[in-house]
Amino acid sequence: MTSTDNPVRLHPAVAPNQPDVTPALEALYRGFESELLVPLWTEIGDLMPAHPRSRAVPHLWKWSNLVRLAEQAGDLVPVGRGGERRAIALANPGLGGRPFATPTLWAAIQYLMPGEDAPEHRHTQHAFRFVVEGSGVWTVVGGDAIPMNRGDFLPQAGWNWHAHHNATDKPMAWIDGLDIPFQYQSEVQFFEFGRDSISDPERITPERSRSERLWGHAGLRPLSATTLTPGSPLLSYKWEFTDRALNDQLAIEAEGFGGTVEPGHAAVRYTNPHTGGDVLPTMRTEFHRVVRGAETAPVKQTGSCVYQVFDGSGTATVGDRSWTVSRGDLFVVPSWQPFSVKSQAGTTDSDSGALDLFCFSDAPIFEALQLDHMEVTR
Ligand code: GTQ
Ligand code: FE2
Repeated sequence: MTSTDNPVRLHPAVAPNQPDVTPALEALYRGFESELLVPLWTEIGDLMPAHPRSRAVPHLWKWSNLVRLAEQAGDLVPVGRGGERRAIALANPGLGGRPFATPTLWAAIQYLMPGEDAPEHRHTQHAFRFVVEGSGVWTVVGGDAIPMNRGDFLPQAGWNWHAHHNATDKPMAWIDGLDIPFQYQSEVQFFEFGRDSISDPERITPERSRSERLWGHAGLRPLSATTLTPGSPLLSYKWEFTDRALNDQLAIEAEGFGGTVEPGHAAVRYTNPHTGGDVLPTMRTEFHRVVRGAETAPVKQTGSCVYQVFDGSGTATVGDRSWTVSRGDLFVVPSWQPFSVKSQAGTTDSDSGALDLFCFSDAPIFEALQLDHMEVTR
């Protein structure tokens, strides 16, 4: 083998004080290679940068395109055992075509036709559903049927049996968030098939799930609950409560008593009513409302997140990218890239006048490992 077949990789720009390339040095590098060894000094700039340099890039997916393709999949691709779900994932252009929105997070549009069932299964991956439009699907988690309506957030911690069924005569789309990429890269995931279809007593369509009746009363913990399970025992956070919490924050701000995170910016985090912590072990979920004309301070954080516009329109800026965004659009914020939004009227606007944003991140992972860092760049 000659040295042109096997060019010596030296990075003088990131590794100063390198010796001259001599036949002896080239032989040393070939020795490393044949013993599957790599020296630190040629890699250090890539392995240990001064700050996070994400391979994931800022990217925007328009909701109209996602829905159009999901509808086509509804006509062409059945849902059933094996493929499990008619879910179509965002693939970050920086992550080699893999179905990863970020290095840790999966984000997908899922679509269920009238009368269809998605079969039961369970996996260690933590998951949630968020509904930007439509209704008519019930997700059945551990035998508890939970309705899905616009603005509802439904967490589902890993290893719970779950299936979905569309009980109406209309198709429905929603988004799924999971920690699939994190568990895949870390090689820690398990999966099991359940029953092929939902039993009839479960194919019910209650307005409120058992979990909501037990856990959905703010500040009141049922004393029957003695064991702490992974993830939130509350399986739906209904839109009515989220909306009211945000409106109340803005009203308190208008009365001169604070209440918001910054002027014109109300925000809530979905929390586990049993612990007060995040709803899922690996994912944090929040809802932000930015009033028309207001702008958020640019923030950089370690870890990545995905946003979905729930209502309103405006401009989202992530690193060196900036987009006009409106209802349903999804975009990613890679690690340590500054993020801000400005709430503005769109061209075809008939909304409440605020920019409403749902978001999820991998923050609990990095908080647990004390790798969470944040900088407000204004
Ligand atoms: O609905 O159970 O988007 O297992 C990816 C994996 C949805 C689900 C996804 C899943 C599901
Ligand atoms: Fe699943």
